[in-house]
Amino acid sequence: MSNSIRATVRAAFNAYPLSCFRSFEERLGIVAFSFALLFALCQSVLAHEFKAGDIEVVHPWSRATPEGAKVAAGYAVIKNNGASPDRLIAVTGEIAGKTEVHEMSVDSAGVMTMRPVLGGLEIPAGGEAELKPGSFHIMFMDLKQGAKEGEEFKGTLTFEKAGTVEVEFAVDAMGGSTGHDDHGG
Ligand SMILES: [Cu+2]
Repeated sequence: MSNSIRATVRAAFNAYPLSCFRSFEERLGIVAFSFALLFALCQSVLAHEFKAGDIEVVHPWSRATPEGAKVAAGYAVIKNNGASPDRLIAVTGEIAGKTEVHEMSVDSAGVMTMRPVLGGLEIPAGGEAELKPGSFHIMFMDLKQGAKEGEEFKGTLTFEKAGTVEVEFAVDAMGGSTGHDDHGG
């Protein structure tokens, strides 16, 4: 390689790749920052959580109710960080006169039915129980007021061992739930 070619290559290497790297790093930084911001927003708006002892209630939510509705459902993921199982034995919601924990199932005729979970819902040690549409859920009954989209209402979840956790149910759009179901948080 002649000296002039070598000099040209070195000059190009010195000038070009370095600036290229710098802008790439800058771009990466901006992308990372955007993701962090998005994550932070997402965490604060959607994935609110409440704790008592070893129990964590992650993102309790409900759906907006149609005018005059007498019932509403509530959902959440309940985590048990302890070494022994616990049980969800009672729930309250400020919009409801009466609240139960229900289990939804399909009978032999293919009819969907729901019934109260007797003796409380078990939250396995080091595990979780998911209250979600089509499965276990909280049933708010004798509604004193409807659940309005974008608002929150207070409630409590009482566990056999961890005691009572005060929570706020975030109200989603009527019939809409996606975006929460797969949120995981
Ligand atoms: Cu129900």
